[in-house]
Amino acid sequence: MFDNSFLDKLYNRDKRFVSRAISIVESDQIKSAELLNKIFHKTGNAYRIGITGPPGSGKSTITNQITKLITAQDKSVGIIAVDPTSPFTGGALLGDRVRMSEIGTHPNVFIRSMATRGSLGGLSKKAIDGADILDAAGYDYVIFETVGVGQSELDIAQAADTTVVVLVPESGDAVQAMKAGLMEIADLFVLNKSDRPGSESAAAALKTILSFREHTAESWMIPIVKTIAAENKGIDVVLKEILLHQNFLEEKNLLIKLREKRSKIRIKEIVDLILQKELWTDERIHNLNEAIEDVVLGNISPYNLANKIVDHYKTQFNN
Ligand SMILES: Nc1nc2c(ncn2[C@@H]2O[C@H](COP(=O)(O)OP(=O)(O)O)[C@@H](O)[C@H]2O)c(=O)[nH]1
Ligand SMILES: [Mg+2]
Repeated sequence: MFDNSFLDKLYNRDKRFVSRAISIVESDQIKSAELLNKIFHKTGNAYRIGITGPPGSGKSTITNQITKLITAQDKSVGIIAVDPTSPFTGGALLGDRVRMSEIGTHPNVFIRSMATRGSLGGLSKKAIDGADILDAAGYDYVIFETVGVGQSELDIAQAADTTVVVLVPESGDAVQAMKAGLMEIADLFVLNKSDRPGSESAAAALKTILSFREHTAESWMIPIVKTIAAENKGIDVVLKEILLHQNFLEEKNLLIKLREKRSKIRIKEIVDLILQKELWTDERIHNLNEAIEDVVLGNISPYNLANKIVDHYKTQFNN
């Protein structure tokens, strides 16, 4: 199905084929597995950056500027934007959209947006599969832009080697971030919109929260970078800190460990998916529908019925 000319074009970063390949992982489970199997040996070279935070905090603006800095060094960037309000998906102001299309037409930049609508559970899988496509295509950096709300978004953020959490000075933002689970996943905090009042106290509050974390001499000290993304201020520092974190992970041999941990989670998810698909055949769904009345009437417990269904599945292999 995927002949050498398709793969060659993908590996040469032909945007049409990159786009086609990502559409396949988004829409077709069987073809997707086949494609991912074929390209897998080409993955593992891209460095993955997650940029997450509340809507409107400046993630797209920062992604845009980091991408410009990276391409200025002759490196390539593939972006996966999972954000319903993102300019990538056309949901934002015209000015933002113009800025984004500016980087999108750069030969070394590829942008793909993924919608949050539809099956949320599958979204992180698709984003991660999409990152593998970009990785195999030879993009030096893959950036995930995701809104920092919901488990699916956290999952995507965690699929990055370096996760950047973007906050703004508005009061309580740091506390909100803590509640949303963003504190645990941040390798680097960006306090954007530092042109607004309250940025000093927000930075101080963040520092206080971070000081409660356990750390040893060996652990990464999470930096807080103040930026004014709209004026391109501080973005060079953000990129510098990302690269320092990358160095840290590589020197301490942690990158491989991080990727092992992620691979394990991913494989378990794939196994779960395969088993679910095998188990819930039309026949067993029918059996469930037939027996459900008995459960409600109290003739059989949910556990008993569940076991019966699983036993039925097991006999498939014993015969
Ligand atoms: N005042 C101010 N506005 C900013 C700054 N950075 C971004 N913005 C604006 O904030 C809005 C949301 O930015 P965007 O990057 O789309 O945020 P996202 O939803 O997190 O991707 C846009 O209108 C930006 O121009 C900043 O540092 N200061
Ligand atoms: Mg955005």
